[in-house]
Amino acid sequence: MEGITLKKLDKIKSPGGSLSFFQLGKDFDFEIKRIYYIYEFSQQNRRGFHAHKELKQVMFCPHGSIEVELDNGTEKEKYLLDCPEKILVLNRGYWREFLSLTENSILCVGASEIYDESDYIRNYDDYILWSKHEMEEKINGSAI
Ligand code: T46
Repeated sequence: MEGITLKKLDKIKSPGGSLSFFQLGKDFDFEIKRIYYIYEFSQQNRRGFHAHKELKQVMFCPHGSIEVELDNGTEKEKYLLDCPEKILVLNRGYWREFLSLTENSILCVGASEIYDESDYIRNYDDYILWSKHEMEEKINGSAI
C-alpha cells in the first residue's frame, strides 16, 4: 500500500546475542518525538480502530507476533510483525487495527509527534469522510 513500508532489518549476531537497528534518513524520514509500547495484550485482543491525521510512526514487535491491518479508505492490507527484525513505517492517514497473534506480544512505536488526542479519528464513518476529502485535496492540489 502506498505510504507504508514493511522492512526486514539486518540481524547482527555476536556471542552475546543478536542486535538490529533502524535509523533516521535510511529507514524512516521523521524525527521521533515520542515512544510508546503496548504489552499485556490478551490473546486475540484487538486494539486500534482509529486513524491519525498527521502522526507518522515506525513500529516493531520485539516479542511475539502482531498483525497490523491498514485501511486507506479504499483498500485494506495486512502486515505481519512476527520477528524483532521487522519494522513497519506508516505515513499519516491510515485507519488501523492491531491483532496480537501470540500471548505476551509487545508492540513498540516511535511517533513523529507528542500525544495529541485531536490528531485521532476514532469513528470509521468519520474516517471515510476525512479520507475522501484528503483524496480530493490531493487531486485538486496536483491539478494546479
Ligand atoms: C497507535 C497504536 C499502535 C496517552 O495518554 N498517551 C499516549 O502517548 C498514547 C499512545 C495513548 N494515551 C492514552 C489514550 C487512551 O486513553 O492511552 C489510552 C489508550 O490509547 P489508545 O486507545 O489510542 O490505544 P491503541 O492501542 O488503540 O492505540 C495506540 C496509539 O494510541 C496509536 O497511536 O498507533 O497504539
